[in-house]
Amino acid sequence: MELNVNQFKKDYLRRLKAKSGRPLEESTVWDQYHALGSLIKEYMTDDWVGTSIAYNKLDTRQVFYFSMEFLTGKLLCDYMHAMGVFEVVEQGLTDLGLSLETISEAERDQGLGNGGLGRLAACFMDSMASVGIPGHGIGIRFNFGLFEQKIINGYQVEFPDRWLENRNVWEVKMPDKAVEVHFGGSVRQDYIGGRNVFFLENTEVVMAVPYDTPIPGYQNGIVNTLRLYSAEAKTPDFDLAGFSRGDYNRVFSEKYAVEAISQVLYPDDAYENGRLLRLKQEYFFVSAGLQGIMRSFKRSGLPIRDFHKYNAIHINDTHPALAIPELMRLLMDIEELNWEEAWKITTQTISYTNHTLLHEAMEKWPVDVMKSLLPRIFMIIEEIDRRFNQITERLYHQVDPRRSQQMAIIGDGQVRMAHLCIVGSHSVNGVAKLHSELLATKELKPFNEFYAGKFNNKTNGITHRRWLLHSNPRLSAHITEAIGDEWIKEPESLGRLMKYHSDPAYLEKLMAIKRANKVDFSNYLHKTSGVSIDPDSIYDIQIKRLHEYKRQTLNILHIMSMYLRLKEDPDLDLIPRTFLFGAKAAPGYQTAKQTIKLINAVGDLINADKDVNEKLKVVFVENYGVTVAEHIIPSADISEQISTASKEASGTGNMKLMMNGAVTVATLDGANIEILEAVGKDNIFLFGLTAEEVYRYTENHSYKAFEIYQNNPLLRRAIDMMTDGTLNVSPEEFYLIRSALLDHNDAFFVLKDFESYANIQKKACEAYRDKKRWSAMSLVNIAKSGIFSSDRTIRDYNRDIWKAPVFETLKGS
Ligand code: 26Q
Repeated sequence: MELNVNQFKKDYLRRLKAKSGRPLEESTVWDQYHALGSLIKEYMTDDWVGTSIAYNKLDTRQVFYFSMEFLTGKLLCDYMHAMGVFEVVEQGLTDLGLSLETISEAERDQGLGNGGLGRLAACFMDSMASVGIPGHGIGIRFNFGLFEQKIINGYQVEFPDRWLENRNVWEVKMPDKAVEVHFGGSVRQDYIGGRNVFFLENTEVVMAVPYDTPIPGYQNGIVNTLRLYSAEAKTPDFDLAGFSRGDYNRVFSEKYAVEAISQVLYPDDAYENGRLLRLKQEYFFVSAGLQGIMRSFKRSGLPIRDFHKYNAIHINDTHPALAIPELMRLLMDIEELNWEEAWKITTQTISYTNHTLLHEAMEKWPVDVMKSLLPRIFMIIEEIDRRFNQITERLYHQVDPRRSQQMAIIGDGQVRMAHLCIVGSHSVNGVAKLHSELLATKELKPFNEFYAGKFNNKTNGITHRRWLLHSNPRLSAHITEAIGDEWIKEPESLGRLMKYHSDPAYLEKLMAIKRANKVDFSNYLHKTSGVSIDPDSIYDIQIKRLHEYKRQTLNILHIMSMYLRLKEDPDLDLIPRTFLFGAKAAPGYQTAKQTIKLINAVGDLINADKDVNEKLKVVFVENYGVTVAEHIIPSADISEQISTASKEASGTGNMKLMMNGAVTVATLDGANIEILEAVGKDNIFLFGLTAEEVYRYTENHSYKAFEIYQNNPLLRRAIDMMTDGTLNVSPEEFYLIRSALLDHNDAFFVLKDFESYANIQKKACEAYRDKKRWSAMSLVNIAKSGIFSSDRTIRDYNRDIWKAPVFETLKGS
């Protein structure tokens, strides 16, 4: 948009006074933030309204991305960049004696997600709008996002994330678009006019009230919508009788129970066994979202039989799987289509992404729970299952009589959500090449054989606008200076940086920028936690959820072994290294919580020990999340991507770090393999078992962790350090970690990979010594990161799956 500094200052001062009732001099930072947010939102309004009018007028196919999680982080600066007003606003605020940085700190992170899957959804929102695809997000407006983490005495302690306490400037409540969602009750069946008709009776009714947030594309006039539903009791006086009897307690406890549905995000980033409230959440937003889509489709006057031609519905993992039976219900029970018609529309509308290979993380719900909470939905699932079984039985009963049972949607008293998604959609994709291949050839092999062509790969991506342009302004300017700013819209043109591969001046400046970013981060860390780190040390970074398969344990054991070596030989020639960890553990995941304590205990020991603390430092960064990541990533030298091969579906932090010039220490897992293909083996540090080897060891039970423990003295001493009193804790403190490694035969091959990890770490250190070599490696990583932009990912999804139109701009349409 066109905006000059003077106009902005005038608008802003007026807005600040109106919103806060105070003049500039007396305003608080929060007043200043709130006024700025409301003004920026207003600047966006014409394009926002214009976009939805244009989509309706153009009768275009639209994409709806259903996700339980949207981990958006802060939005203010994102919006200003997208609208092209960042510099003007920054200047205007400076003129007024204010600081954009300070103001933007007042914004709360929108932390409505656990990790990778939720952040992916947020990156996709940005890329859909920027690429020009009519695509919207549908989810839940949780009152509390992922818990806030404090480290107290080395332990993780969880606190509620009250992100809405000072209200959310970006959202717009849409009460007229509220819909009813029904739970429980019973199904009555009638035969009317020659067909079976189903009525739900005696249900519990919940109002789903949408709150819309604008999602602007990058300087293209397009503003899509993220629609999050909040649960409300039907009316405040929904039980008038009880109310007039003075039965307030009951009335309010019912209201409380209903509104619990959108209170809090479940903090597990792997499937945790069947909580009823979680299932309610899943049905709640899916039903509301579909009713909303149905309502606007019907308003368009187009025939219901064409529903799938105008609507593409994508489900982010199995969490929104009930979209399949719910769409069937709406098409049959409300729109009066027959099963075959409804099934064709449903399967052609829905597509599904799988994000995991861990068998135990596949979502399942007990039949009796599903049946009593959602009786009509369960009937439909049963019928989908019955029809599917009929086909697979006919096909396989002679060759492999068990196969039909294996593939069933309902089995062992449970509904298998992944099977429902595969059967009820037209596309099933994994999130990196290796992951998609393992899905098709191992985990979901029978389905891939049955549905040739349904399975495909869509390698994840990240929005390079947030993760490079906004969070690393120095590097962005350095890139633009060399190759122009086309990369902002066409990230693969970052490849042009390759011509600076051996340009000493360019590379030197690159290293100077890294150094400046390291100073920035050390200042940020000092300000937020009081910890000092040395910008001249290597920043070695592992930031991601805490999980055994991600192997933070491998990293910390290696650090412990370095400590032991240094204690023996203080003159060991090591480049000073700062190991940074950021990770939240699921509150009930005890092994993960012990790992946090272990990292902190090792940090306490090392950081206080004068013999080693010139060369080693270990820091656990509290409350890792989107905003913290934006501070850390530009400063990273080494990116730790060390999951057990075959376990990490893709990873996306690996892409963010690479894009900011970090060099990866990696196993051949997830998207690391594609990073290797992009940068070549000289620009990445590979180690460890391959996926195939991991499968083989697991199948033939030939791995003996204890033997490695016995035969590798250094590793053995590192493991024993957990219990021998070196750390200032009781010997039982880390028993779950120790016993997972030694008593349960190390399911994630930490011991097996230890030696090759230690070797590659040495090589990384040697490479870093050679400044020229290192800066060239860093440059290659940046230059080759364009394919990991979510713009590329979204274009792939749209080309192969959604097939929506792509708009350059909507200005003037
Ligand atoms: C399900 C049911 C009940 C409770 C919790 C859950 C649940 C919640 C979140 C299950 C899984 C998740 C999140 C999974 C996730 O983030 N997976 C990651 O997705 C990324 C994006 O594709 C990948 O890059 C990562 O490899 C994958 O681990």
